[in-house]
Amino acid sequence: MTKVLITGITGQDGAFLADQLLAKGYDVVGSVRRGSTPKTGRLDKLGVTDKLRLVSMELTEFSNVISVLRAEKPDYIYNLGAQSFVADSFEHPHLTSEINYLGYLNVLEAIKIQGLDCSVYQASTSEMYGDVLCDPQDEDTPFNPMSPYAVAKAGAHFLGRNYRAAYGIKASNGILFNHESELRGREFVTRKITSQLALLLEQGGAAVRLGNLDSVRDWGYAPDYVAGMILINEAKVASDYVIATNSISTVRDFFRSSAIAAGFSPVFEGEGVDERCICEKSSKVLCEVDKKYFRPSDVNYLRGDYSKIERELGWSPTTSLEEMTEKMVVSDIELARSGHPPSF
Ligand code: NAP
Ligand code: G4F
Repeated sequence: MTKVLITGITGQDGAFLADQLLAKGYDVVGSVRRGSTPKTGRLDKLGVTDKLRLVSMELTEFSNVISVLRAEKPDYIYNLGAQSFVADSFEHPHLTSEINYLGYLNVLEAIKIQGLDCSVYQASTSEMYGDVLCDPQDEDTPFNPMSPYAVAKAGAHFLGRNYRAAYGIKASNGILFNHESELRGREFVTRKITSQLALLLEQGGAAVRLGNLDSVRDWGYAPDYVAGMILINEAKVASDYVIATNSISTVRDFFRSSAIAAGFSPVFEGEGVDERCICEKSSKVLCEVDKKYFRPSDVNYLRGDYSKIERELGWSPTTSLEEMTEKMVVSDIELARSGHPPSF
């Protein structure tokens, strides 16, 4: 039976990936790092926890990585484990680099030293384009990273390319643009908006406090993107691929459509840090700008060109931003109504 090892299985993408690989009949092993409470909330939500096996693995601990790979001998590895919050990388640049750069070096070295016959997928990111040098961004666009997170991911990206060229390791990079879902972490801006609007609606919570409302992102739906990851890792030839929608929205527009989906009548007023959003019907303040959420340097614009993966592997997005927003808002309203705080 085909065996797959997923690092970062407890995260958003790891959970959807485990679900899709189990549906293909694969033997799925997920690596987790120890915590004081169980972290299987997303896997539980998808009903897959009992269908896979979890092993303990800390990406930054080389002896741990090499012994897990020696014991498991997977046919495919997906390296999704990361400190994935860009804002946090300014506070913890060293830790972020250890996990996101050295963590992947550990995986590649473990494959190389043991001569493992496997394909490995690295979770590269559109953040590497940073202050973008071309529009839209594709596999040939130069990187211009704007955070310690993006610098570490760019380093890991080039490590994968180097191990492919130097040692013939089947290492692919998926350059994924932002992808969101009902299982997205609540600190990322889309889920922060949908989860806090749901609390405002159902429990009279406070206005959502946000940073850069002008930031533009190319947002897609995580399950669509995870399907693309599988195509990349199972392709005959290892390569680098962009996954995106080629459509864009500002944070402000995402907030407005989420508020409408939740039944509010949002109107923005004011400028800069004085900008806010009011519900025209109820006069409730829905959103305010808070300087605290601005980053020392931000990525202000991203839009991906996914034509390579469409042409070579037949992938294209199937869920529109409107459909995704609706799914996230509906799910967060249900969670807020249930009164039980979810573990994801
Ligand atoms: P996520 O929800 O934050 O999940 C990250 C996962 O990494 C969690 O399972 C986390 O485990 C694990 N992890 C963190 N530090 C680790 C360590 N030292 N050793 C082992 N595992 C560790 O992220 P995601 O949205 O699913 O993203 C998956 C990957 O794609 C990440 O590498 C991210 O950087 C990359 N990416 C994401 C996007 C996006 O828009 N979502 C776009 C491009 C690239 P715990 O549960 O213990 O915290
Ligand atoms: O949702 P975000 O935190 O995502 P960001 O920084 O783009 O990173 C995500 O996508 C990357 C792919 O490009 C991944 F590699 C990475 O792991 C992660 O999944 O922020 C999106 C934008 C930023 O410009 C941010 O400044 O929204 C802006 N923003 C405005 N107010 C905010 C807020 N972001 C957050 N998290 N919280 C705010 O209150």
